[in-house]
Amino acid sequence: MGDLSGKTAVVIGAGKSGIFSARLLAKEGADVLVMDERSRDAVEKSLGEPIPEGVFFRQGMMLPPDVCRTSFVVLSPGVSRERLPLSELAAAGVPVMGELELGFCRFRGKVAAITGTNGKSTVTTLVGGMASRAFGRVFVGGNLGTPFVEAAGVPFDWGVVEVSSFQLESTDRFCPKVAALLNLTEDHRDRYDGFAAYAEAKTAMFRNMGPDGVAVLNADDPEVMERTAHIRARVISFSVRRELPVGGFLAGSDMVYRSASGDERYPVSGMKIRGLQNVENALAAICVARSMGVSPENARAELAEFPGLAHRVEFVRAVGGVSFFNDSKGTNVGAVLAALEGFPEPVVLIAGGKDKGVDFRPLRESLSRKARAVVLLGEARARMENELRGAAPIELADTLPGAVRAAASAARSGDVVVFSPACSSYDMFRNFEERGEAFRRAVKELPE
Ligand code: UMA
Repeated sequence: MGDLSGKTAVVIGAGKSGIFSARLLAKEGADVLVMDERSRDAVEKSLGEPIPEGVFFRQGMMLPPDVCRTSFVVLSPGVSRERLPLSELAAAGVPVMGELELGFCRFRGKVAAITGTNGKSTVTTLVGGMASRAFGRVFVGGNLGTPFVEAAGVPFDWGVVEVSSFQLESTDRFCPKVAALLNLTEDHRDRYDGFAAYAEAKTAMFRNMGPDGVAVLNADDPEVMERTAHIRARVISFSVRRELPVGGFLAGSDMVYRSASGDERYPVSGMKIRGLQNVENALAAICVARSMGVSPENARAELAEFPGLAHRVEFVRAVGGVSFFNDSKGTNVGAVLAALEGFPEPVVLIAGGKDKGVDFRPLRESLSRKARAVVLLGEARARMENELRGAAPIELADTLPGAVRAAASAARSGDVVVFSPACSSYDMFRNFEERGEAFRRAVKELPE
């Protein structure tokens, strides 16, 4: 990208990614125009700060007629590439890059990237904690919350970055040193034509990696293994089902990391986070951290202290012998299945939200074994009801507090109630955090 003074940039989308990118570009001397379908007021209100000085703002997605003379376009992950005149821009030689690519071009350390349909925030945070014990300066962020561009120019040793398929779509040079693909199940059907397109976006992460890079892969997930068969990076895999010749696996009550120098043991009982899904997350984190050069002691110390993340199967309260868990981040079917399987007790599931067009039927088998009842809400509830009918008793609710009350009356002492929506939050809330907080409030309001 070189020196930006005197260059012009158009940034599409004025959420965190767009505004942080615009601020960086303006600081480096570029003339920056940010565009968003929302009004300036609405954008500033949700950002909680004014659009940076020296950055022009325009409402709408009608690109300026001279966009093909701009130096480059930066695209926010939430805006589909189809909204841009890609062929005209390509013909004019105007690069279109995502915020992740921009962040990578300006990052001064090495990068460990983590993606997958589920578990990526937990693994990123765990690896970030392990790495922070081992190295002086570590950036932890990306899709997790703080855009990667925020790390630009700072002398970090490592960036531990959660990356999404949306971000990876608009990368060209992005090349992590270590990259983990945790799992691949259906998600974001409202953005991708089919599973292959989604998986292709995810595996783009390995495109530029050579044999000096390490790919951490889930040996138990055939989609992951098949779709990465061609990559050039050195593979270290992990499994909760079988012993591996090299990599991370579960052996009785220990997680084992096996390399040419022998076996290291990480006791499952030494972790705060629980459940097989979290053993899988921990194995992935160990493989990534050890590939970065983090010592086993530092990895173990972090596993012993990491309390888990908010909104990921987070315990809220027990009322009348029923425990309530907030899994507002469970925005796809795979996440709900993992949440359901994590509980030995009968479950009352609260689900529904913005319809992303995915198939909900893969939930049927697990629901018929584990669910006392299902309470559905939000835009997707009618389609979910159709696809889940017969697997468990279903109730419909209009509001989240209404759904919590319905679940509380359906549950018996000893059951758990899990709010794991299988959908995104944008039909009723600003984001999954706001939705999770609304769930917590509703649970706290239940009478003893
Ligand atoms: N916008 C338009 N037109 C559109 C789409 C969006 O004008 O067609 C505007 C919106 O009005 C809004 C802005 O674009 O002002 C939003 O941009 P954005 O959706 O890219 O959101 P950011 O605030 O920049 O947040 C993004 C990620 N969001 C998405 O990928 C949808 C955040 O991940 C991420 O934390 C943040 O960058 C920092 O890296 C959220 C997410 O849901 C948590 N990610 C998906 C997931 O995890 O499944 C991929």
